[in-house]
Amino acid sequence: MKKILITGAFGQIGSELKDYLRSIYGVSQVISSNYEMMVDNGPFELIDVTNYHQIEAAVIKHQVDTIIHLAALLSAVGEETPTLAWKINMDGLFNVLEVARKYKCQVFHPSSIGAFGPSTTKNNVPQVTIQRPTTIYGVSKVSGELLCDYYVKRFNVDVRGVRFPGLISYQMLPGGGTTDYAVDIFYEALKHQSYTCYLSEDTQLDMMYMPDALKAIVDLMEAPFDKLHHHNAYNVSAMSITPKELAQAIQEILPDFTIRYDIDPVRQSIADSWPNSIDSSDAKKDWNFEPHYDLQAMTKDMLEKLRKKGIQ
Ligand code: AKB
Repeated sequence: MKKILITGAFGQIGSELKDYLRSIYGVSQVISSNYEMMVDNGPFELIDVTNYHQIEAAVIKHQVDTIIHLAALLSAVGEETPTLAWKINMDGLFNVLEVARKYKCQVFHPSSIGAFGPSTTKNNVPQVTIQRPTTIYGVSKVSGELLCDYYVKRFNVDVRGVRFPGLISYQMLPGGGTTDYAVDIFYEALKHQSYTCYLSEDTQLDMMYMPDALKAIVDLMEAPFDKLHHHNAYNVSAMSITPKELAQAIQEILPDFTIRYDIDPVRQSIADSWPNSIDSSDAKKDWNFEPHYDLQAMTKDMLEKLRKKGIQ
């Protein structure tokens, strides 16, 4: 990666990834972009990913050779606006891949545990398996995985990606996902010593702490092409946890913290359609994926970092 364009650079992943990449490759080498004007500490372009010409203009202007395509609608908000979710998630990806084909860029595109559905096995889901998701987000993620594979095979575009689990981070709140509770809970624990969770106490889902997710993106993008057996959509996870287990980990540090449950049927049914846990062994074999944060280490770090940010 030399000259990197990030779409959706001000979302939960992008906000941290742009600074992480700038610390590795240099500030001027990483161009952030967003559909609305933003103030940034490096080069910035106004890009609506549904507009091919805006992506192409930025790639030409900055001589971009890598596109990290993060602009997307997440699972819960996708169910509120399926047409918009399809347009942003699919038209956006198609435009990015077309620009990448024309200008020979490497591409990173995240898929998700949302690309699995109720007919996928529940535990330790293998890399290659049944994928029949029941959300528009999941349908767009599976279609995206296939489209990326098509561009690798048909046009030799170097497209890479992972299936991210729920991501937990302290810098930026996630927006509109089913796994958002795992971030919200920390803010409420510090501010009010209690949290009302919209998923049931035993809803088991994969999660990962943001520093591990950022490192995974760079490690995958820097891996030798011929070592990759899948290219895009590698399963990656660091922990498989329930709200009850996360609450218990917080209680070990904040003993007065309490959790109650008020189930949101939409997000609960999305979560119930996803696996309990996925198997990351292909990512480990092919590009040495190795997360550092387990539940306890992540919980400790989250609470420390949020306190430093003045959340209390
Ligand atoms: C969501 O909940 O929609 C995302 C995801 C798991 O892809 N965090």
